[in-house]
Amino acid sequence: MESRKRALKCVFVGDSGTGKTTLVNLCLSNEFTVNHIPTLGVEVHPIDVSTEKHGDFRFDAWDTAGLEKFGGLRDGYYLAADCAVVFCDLTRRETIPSIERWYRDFTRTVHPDKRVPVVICGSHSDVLSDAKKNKEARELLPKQIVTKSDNVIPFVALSSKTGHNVEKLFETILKELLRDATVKVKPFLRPIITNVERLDEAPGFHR
Ligand SMILES: Nc1nc2c(ncn2[C@@H]2O[C@H](COP(=O)(O)OP(=O)(O)O)[C@@H](O)[C@H]2O)c(=O)[nH]1
Ligand SMILES: [Mg+2]
Repeated sequence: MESRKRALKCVFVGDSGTGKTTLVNLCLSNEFTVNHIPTLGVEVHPIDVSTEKHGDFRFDAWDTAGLEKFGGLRDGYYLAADCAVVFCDLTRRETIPSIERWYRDFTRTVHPDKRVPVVICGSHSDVLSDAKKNKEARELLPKQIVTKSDNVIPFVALSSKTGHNVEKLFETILKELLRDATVKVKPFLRPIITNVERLDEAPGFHR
């Protein structure tokens, strides 16, 4: 018998343009979207994640849909969240100091003592492919954010363009949530094709 899927409210926060919507789209459609037109409101998208030992989860990803441009989000956005992802763009240094502000905005509503997992996500890791740029970005990052209860917030650098580390983001959240460092998420992204010239190499493509 198939075990029941556990649903988790997972709120995405971070400055505008840090890749929140692109990551949701990638997980849903396995496509990299270049033009996102922000609309006002909140969007909730289910992302199915299976683990090797702990069964299946459905991350209900709450995406701000542009509201973050106007400052903080309403309490209802954060209330009853099971986990949060704070986004920054590794190629835009101004998005990095905001991490702390978004983190505090979240914990203002969700009490830090409740140990609701938060993971920092640095998007655009593909742009940092050369070692020098990568080093610069690392130096920009806060060394760590330590909560009142002495938790160090984990950090994952990922790319919604190549899919690199996307599954690791969900694995990191689940490790925190289940308090088990051995959690393994089953790969769920199909190979991503962003280069149109290479379409003919895609499986199932026939001229
Ligand atoms: N190269 C690259 N571009 C990205 C990545 N993530 C997002 N983008 C681009 O960054 C821009 C802003 O992303 P978006 O998801 O709209 O940010 P949001 O405002 O946080 O939802 C879009 O043009 C995306 O295509 C990434 O990992 N790598
Ligand atoms: Mg967005």
